[in-house]
Amino acid sequence: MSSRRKFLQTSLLSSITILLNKRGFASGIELNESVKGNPIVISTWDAGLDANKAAWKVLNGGGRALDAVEEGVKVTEASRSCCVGLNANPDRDGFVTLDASIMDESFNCGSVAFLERIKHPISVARRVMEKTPHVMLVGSGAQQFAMAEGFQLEEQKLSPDAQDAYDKWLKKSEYKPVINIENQKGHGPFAPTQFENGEWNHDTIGMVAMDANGNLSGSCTTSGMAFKMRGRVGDSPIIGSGLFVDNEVGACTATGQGEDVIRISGSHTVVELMRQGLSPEQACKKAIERIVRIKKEKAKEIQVAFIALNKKGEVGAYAIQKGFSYAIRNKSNEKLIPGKSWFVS
Ligand code: SD4
Repeated sequence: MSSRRKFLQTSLLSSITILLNKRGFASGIELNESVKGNPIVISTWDAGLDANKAAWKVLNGGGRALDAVEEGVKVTEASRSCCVGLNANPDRDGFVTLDASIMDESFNCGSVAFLERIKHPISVARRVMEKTPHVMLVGSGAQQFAMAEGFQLEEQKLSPDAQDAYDKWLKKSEYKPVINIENQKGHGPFAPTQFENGEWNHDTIGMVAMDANGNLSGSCTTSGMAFKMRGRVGDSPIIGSGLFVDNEVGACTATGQGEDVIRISGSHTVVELMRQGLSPEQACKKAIERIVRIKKEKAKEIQVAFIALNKKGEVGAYAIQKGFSYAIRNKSNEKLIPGKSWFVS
């Protein structure tokens, strides 16, 4: 094709795109000019407060949302008192296995699942996204890739808290999920893990952010259920379930019983509901309602929560059970917000 013909075709295509964008056909929710230069980050549970601090450093310095959501959840992965990274509770065979996913503003995404002995699965997920033609690597293949990328193989050893929890669990070895609501302090899968200071925390962090350019990204990282079956993978590394980002519309991440998030492609569902005009909270509530309807009387026994951020910089969340909270950080706020829930008692 002559270069002039190619030039004319390209110009015509760009004009059509500009026209469509102006008329609002090509994009979902229009970028509100006021959100530009007003970055924001939200993340799940109370550990989100510390994670948001690291993300905010990136966002406030004019950095990319993608860098912010990686830096943010790395804090939680490395935390000695939290239960997301290698200090987390093991599977029922005594091994810590980690899942993580990351997604940027251009539908680029990467994830790892069933990954052992690597401190920062979120960074391996990002390398999968950036350095391979794939979206997901699992198990020994993911570990091999991580090592080839220069990640250190850590010692295979449980943290003292995890060893203690595992020893207690082994006494009964009961395979019975316990929902991770704040007021239920069990030792089964999904049981909250005890902080050194007596606080309770959870085994997942999901984070979504918008940077000063109005671009969205998200991350999610977890040790999954405590004392899970070996090889069990939840929603967190599944793009569309534990995490989804559509830069024209919004971003969502999930926590709680992964099997039930996967069943409805949770995070993707929330983003699609926002595309139809629902606010982040309304969209999260609709997705929760769908799970509650599917689970019928069993809904009382599980916890799932979604947090979402739309292109206007609005945030929202919804959970099945009470006790869920999420952390927000922007220019004017740094706080924990109690999530509304389907069941109130
Ligand atoms: C999973 N969604 O592996 C995760 C667990 C979780 O707080 O969120 N726990 O199913």
